[in-house]
Amino acid sequence: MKRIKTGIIGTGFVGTVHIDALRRLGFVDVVAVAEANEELAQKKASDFFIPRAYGNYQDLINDPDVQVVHNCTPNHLHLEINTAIIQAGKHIFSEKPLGMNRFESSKMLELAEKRQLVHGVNFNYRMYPLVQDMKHRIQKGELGKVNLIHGSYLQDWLFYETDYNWRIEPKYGGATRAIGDIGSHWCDLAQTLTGLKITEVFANLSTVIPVRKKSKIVETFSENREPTDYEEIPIHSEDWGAVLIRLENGASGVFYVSQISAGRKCYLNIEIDGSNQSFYWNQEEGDRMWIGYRNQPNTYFMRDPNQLDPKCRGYVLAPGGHPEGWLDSLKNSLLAYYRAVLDAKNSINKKPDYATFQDGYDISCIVDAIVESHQKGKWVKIAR
Ligand code: NAI
Ligand code: 4PW
Repeated sequence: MKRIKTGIIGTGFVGTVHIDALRRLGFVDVVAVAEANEELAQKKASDFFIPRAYGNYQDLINDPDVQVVHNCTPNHLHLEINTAIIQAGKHIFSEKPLGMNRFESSKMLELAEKRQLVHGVNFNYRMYPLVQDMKHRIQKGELGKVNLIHGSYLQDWLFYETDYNWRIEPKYGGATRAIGDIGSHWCDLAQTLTGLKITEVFANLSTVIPVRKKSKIVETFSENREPTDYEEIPIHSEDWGAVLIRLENGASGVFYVSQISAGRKCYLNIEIDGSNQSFYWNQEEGDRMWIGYRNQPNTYFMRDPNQLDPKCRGYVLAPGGHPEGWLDSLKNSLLAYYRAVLDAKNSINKKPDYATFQDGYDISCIVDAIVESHQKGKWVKIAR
């Protein structure tokens, strides 16, 4: 099989997971990394045995050896860096969110489509094997008509007033935090599983911790959080958000997100109630799904490769709730994306399993509508 040479821009929390996941594919070589400065780039290249290090992302993009570029930098840099990658004619795998809002996302979608590139956005949770299996079961009609959809995504990594991250500041994270950062995953999951678009939202967002103590030393998610001195920062981005939704088939739903729920590490969960059955899945027990019946005992469907829908047999399984589980959802995203890169000529207009820039744009439209609904206190239709 032909090998593909890839470069990673931004090697913090998720950038290093991309490196690990790519190395599990077996046919991708990470040949370069770029960081905010030369020193950091050299350190990361040395730590991960990567041949080339660049202190400037444009130099990585210009590296003739690099065929695919991953953008794993903070949200505010996605438009600038993704545009540079696309203009250089390189296939692109961008971290979510695609842009800080739907206008930025729309620009990148249009550019990538015009250049006929293979473009992916890392809404990786749709690539858990059992999520893919649920999707195929729904497509086959096992659930029946989608009547209700509900769930949440709860975490506690911003639980303390001293917990801080660039995501908290709108100039780096965007107009919304908990909704944009993790609610976006729930929305992608809901649309992926049901095959239905969210058409209208009604939102209430809340900043539960109105002042946080930001260390003068530590800034990113990936660094040590025990600094010695703080400055007090007034916070305007939300810790919590609740959203009523309507789907294009007339079904109703609700989801909420929190980054301050003690004990919840990555509790992304969703239940879809259909006219035949109900399905429930949660990422902290990602290796099983619950099937609810009206007239027979409810059951659990375990992660048995032989029971999975044939279409998702190629994706790896990992024990639910295990860090590898999250890593394998990323690996499956990348597996599906790189198969498309290998067959670029025939995959440009196909609707793949992984999320493309079209999906990234669509989610941006939903997130923008949620912010507008909260600000106006009324239902808002999604402007796509
Ligand atoms: P982070 O702060 O841990 O890492 C960001 C890295 O980018 C840092 O190493 C920083 O030095 C580097 N960087 C900043 N400016 C740069 C520049 N001009 N050139 C090159 N590198 C630069 O952030 P984290 O948590 O890794 O998030 C990065 C992105 O990944 C965000 O957009 C976030 O939404 C997304 N993400 C997605 C996840 C998923 O499940 N799909 C999981 C975690 C993050
Ligand atoms: O999208 C990411 C999630 O997978 C977020 O940016 C951070 O990492 C917080 O939760 C996970």
